[in-house]
Amino acid sequence: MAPRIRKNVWKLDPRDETLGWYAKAVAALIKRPIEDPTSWRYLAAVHGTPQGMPTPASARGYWDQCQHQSWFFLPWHRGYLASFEAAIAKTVKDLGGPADWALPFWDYSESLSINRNARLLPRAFVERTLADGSPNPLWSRRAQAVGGDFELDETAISTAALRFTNFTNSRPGVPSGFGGPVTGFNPGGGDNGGVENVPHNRIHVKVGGDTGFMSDPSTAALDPIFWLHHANIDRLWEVWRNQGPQFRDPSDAQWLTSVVFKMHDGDGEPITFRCVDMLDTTNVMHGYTYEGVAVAQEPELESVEMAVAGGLKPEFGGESEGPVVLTGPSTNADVVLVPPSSLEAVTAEPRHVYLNLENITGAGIPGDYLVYVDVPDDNHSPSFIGVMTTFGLERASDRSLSHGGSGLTQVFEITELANQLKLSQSSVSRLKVTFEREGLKPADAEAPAELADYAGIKRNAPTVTVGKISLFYD
Ligand SMILES: [Cu+2]
Repeated sequence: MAPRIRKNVWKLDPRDETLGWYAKAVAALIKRPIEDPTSWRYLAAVHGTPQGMPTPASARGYWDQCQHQSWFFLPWHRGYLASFEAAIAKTVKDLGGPADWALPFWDYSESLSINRNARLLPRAFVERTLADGSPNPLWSRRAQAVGGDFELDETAISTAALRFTNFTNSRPGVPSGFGGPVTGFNPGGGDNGGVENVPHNRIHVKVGGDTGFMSDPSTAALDPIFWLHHANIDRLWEVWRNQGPQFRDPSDAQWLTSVVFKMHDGDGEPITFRCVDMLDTTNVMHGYTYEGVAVAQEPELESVEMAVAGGLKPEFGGESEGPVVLTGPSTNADVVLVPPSSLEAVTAEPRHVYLNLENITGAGIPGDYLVYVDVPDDNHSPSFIGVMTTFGLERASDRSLSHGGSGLTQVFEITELANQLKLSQSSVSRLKVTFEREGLKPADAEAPAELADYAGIKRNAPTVTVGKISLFYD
């Protein structure tokens, strides 16, 4: 069979039945018992399980597997989407639908001059009921947004991550590239890759709001829009690889073959895959391509600069005086800079300057923070340097999970701004960092009737502490 074609959800022909069949299949999967690997609940649990939900012995090694803050983020979610797509497609076929059903994608980043609706939730997901008055299986517990408008601004839909020429990075203190940092099997914690941070994390909390499913990895995949969001992230990986020969996936065996992921096919039979199996979308399970994107050729893979003890570390340039607890709408903290004269490897104009937010820990769903940098008393207003995203914060702060507990890390390259502020030359001794809480829309209290058992999920009160703010040069 020819590879399936994943299409832009906003460009589906009005007579197209992709979403109609999706709704019917979602309704069917929701009715299946959680022990069935092709059920809605089981498939969501593969990503994460809510607090207090016990994992049956048969599901160990299959549930709570989502890979975040890791170079496995993109390949793991690619296999996960294919496994889900297979379960939906099999159901669509069994219900009398087409044999080639494919998951559509939601391209919220598309230029508004091409699609003025791009940033709105597609209409089929917005209404609680269908025309005949029955519940809409594609409706879910989300932020309350009139007409599907979650107010996705530039900072939420930016595809600036496509500019990273490296997929990964193993050096502490510097950004980890397009796909994420070198890690072992990683259920959360550490630095997000570029595309995981924005738009991925941003869309999750914008759509989920303060208590909706999408705001937390442990419930996110219960929302039918999750899969269209991730199809778009998966598509962006193909777009990234198509930009030129320097945009390459890692060649290391540690990434390609050393970790084996376990899921199920459309019949509920166990399957395994490794990253090397995820490099050609036409060979991922049943095979698929994205409308409007050429299938990425894989000319050569790129070997990763592995961290050599001491050798590749950037030069330390200063840090905050202690942990910074973020309370209220805005919090300031000072970074005490190392005097330029005592910086060993840095010339008058360093090539790169990085601001690090380390050991970001907390609980609940605090939402994202806009981060600004300023030099005290320079009569300039603070400059926006990026968004500190908090999707998965509680999971990353959970000491009971493997690798968990030390929280999230966020790295911003601020070279241009540092040069403007003359950080490495003048007698500037402090930087002021400001965190502005973005705030979250309140979510609907109700969950779909068929998922009422998830409506009462306990969410902890939101807290966020940035363990340390530090500055590095190279
Ligand atoms: Cu996600």
